Amino acid sequence: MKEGDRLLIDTNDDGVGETPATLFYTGRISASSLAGAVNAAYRDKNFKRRGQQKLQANEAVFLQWQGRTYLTVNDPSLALQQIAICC
Ligand SMILES: [Ca+2]
Ligand SMILES: [Ca+2]
Repeated sequence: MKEGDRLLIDTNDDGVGETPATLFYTGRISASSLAGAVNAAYRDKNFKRRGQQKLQANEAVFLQWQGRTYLTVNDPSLALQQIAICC
């Protein structure tokens, strides 16, 4: 992606975009795979707060893994359905 590009988040596949209720940033995640990094972000969406804050439905989180930034959105109807996009 480059500056000015747009991203349509269409979690129910009807052609109309949905806006996540809240966007978080987890910071840099150490994991052996992107799936592991995304799972870690879902377990703890907020690195500034102690303990683990699970990503809820209709929330999104930016994470960094192996030098790249990803955005993942939790589906509003199916918990833990994941979309990851390299930015
Ligand atoms: Ca939609
Ligand atoms: Ca936390």
